[in-house]
Amino acid sequence: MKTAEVAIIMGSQSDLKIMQEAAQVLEELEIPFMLTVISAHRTPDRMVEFGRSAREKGLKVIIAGAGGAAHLPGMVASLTNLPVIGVPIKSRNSIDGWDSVLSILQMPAGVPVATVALDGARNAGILAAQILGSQQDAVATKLDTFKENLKAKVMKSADDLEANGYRGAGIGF
Ligand code: RP5
Repeated sequence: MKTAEVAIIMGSQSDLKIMQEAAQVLEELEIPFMLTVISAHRTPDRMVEFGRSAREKGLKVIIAGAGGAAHLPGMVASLTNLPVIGVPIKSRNSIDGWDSVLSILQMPAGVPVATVALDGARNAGILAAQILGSQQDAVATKLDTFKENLKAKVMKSADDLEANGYRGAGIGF
């Protein structure tokens, strides 16, 4: 088994339904990752141990998701110099999701967390790949193909819509 280059961590098992989207895209891009639950509030010692040992374990990027009083991404960022991507999650203890966004986004100067959209775990996976791709040509090439496929899907939907129209009305140009 290859050494994980990306860690996907989350505050609770209940975050997995969102965070699995980061795992899926890393699988698509064939990037080795590890995935686990670490709670900043319920298992603080485990969080400290993880953050302090992340680099020596061979990890290169950390994706951390949490909801409500979402302290995990920021606290892990305080424990390592690896890039940390934060995923705010609209969880059962969120008011409306803004609480999670602001908890992760509004970091003090010196301790950045690259925060993606609410529930934006797929983009967190893609951003982690792009960070790796800045140093690894093989990953950059996979990302080129990935983005070409995105473009092809949009162009196909545009072609279909223009050919068939909206409720029969042509709207192509
Ligand atoms: C946060 O509290 C977790 O990240 C999760 O989003 C939220 C709710 O956790 P559970 O009560 O479902 O374990 O710390």
